[in-house]
Amino acid sequence: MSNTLSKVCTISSVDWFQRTTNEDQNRGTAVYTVKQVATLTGVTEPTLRAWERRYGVVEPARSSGGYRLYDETQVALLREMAALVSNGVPASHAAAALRSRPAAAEQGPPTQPSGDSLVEAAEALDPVKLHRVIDQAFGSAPFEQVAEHWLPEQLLRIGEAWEHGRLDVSQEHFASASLMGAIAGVFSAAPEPNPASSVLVGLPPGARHDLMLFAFAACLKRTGTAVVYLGTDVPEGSWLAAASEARPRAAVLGVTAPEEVPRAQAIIDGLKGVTPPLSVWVGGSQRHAVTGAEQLPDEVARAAALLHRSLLAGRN
Ligand code: B12
Repeated sequence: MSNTLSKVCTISSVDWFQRTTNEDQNRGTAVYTVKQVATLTGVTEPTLRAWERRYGVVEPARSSGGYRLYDETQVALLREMAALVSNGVPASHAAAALRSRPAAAEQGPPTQPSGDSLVEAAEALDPVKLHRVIDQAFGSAPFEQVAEHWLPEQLLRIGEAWEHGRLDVSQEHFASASLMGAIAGVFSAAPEPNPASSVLVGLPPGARHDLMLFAFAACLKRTGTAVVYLGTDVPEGSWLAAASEARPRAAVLGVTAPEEVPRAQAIIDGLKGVTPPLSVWVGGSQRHAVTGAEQLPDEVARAAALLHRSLLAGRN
């Protein structure tokens, strides 16, 4: 799995953002001021201007008043440039490497390795095969793309194989555990953002389907948002205690089964009374059944980008 970690570290969210700009117009909208970009990237305003002037890594739009405005693609690119420079790569080299990278259109979707599928590897209870399949998929595209395409497709296939008796519970658990490990690698590899404005992410009590929720959390952390990941089966009292302790700006609950709805609703209602106030968001297939929370779309990377933008704009 260490292989996975090194691969995901080298694949950026930039190409993913470029690829999907046309799908979501807001995503390509230049909304960040140079001051906000400095906060998001940890690069000072004069350095940002110098990189633009000297290396042309990004060319921000201008407001009617002539102020620089950056979009998310540009912010992600600058974050990568900052990471390279802080690892000792000269700025001119880092800029050349980023400029010469193939465009998203040339990259293609996440690949399913030839030969084994996840179901086959799980069926064989073969860790080497399983890690190879996962490493190859996670290394084939930015995590945002893997999380929106390959991961849910494979989970559905695992579910079908389980339902039809091809996979036993042990084989499904074997695959799920490795996928959680791979997502954990991506989550840990994302730079640690400023914890002052964190987001709590977790499931209601009794709920254990957190693979897509964790993938969402990893995408959210990769946008530069601090994430406190609570995970599965979190009692209502613990949600409220965590909110008081961490003082997050937002909380995100996953609701994936009908029986979870009343418990999720109780948490949402409870979080409304917490001080300082926080915005409450909900994702997963049963999200429409709860009230009093903002709805996130099914596509986890899109959902993460939406929440990130909303927090940045101070709407929530
Ligand atoms: C892996 C798995 C497990 C693992 C979960 C491991 C983990 N850490 O997540 C374990 C073993 C724990 C498990 C347990 C159970 N499972 Co299960 N599980 C699955 C499996 C194979 C994948 C689940 C998954 O992640 N799906 C994710 C995607 C593929 O589906 P989705 O829920 O529609 O989510 C989409 C969006 O809503 C979004 N999304 C999901 N969450 C969130 C959150 C946010 C914030 C956002 C933005 C988006 C988002 O992502 C997806 C892509 O768009 C499914 C098969 C399936 N068809 O899903 C069964 C499945 C969900 N499980 C099922 C069952 C029955 C169970 C158990 C009751 C089994 C048992 N007898 O113990 C328990 C219940 C546990 C509990 N109390 O929650 C059934 C549910 C049937 C039903 N309709 O109610 C399924 C469908 C299998 C089946 N065909 O029978 N399971």
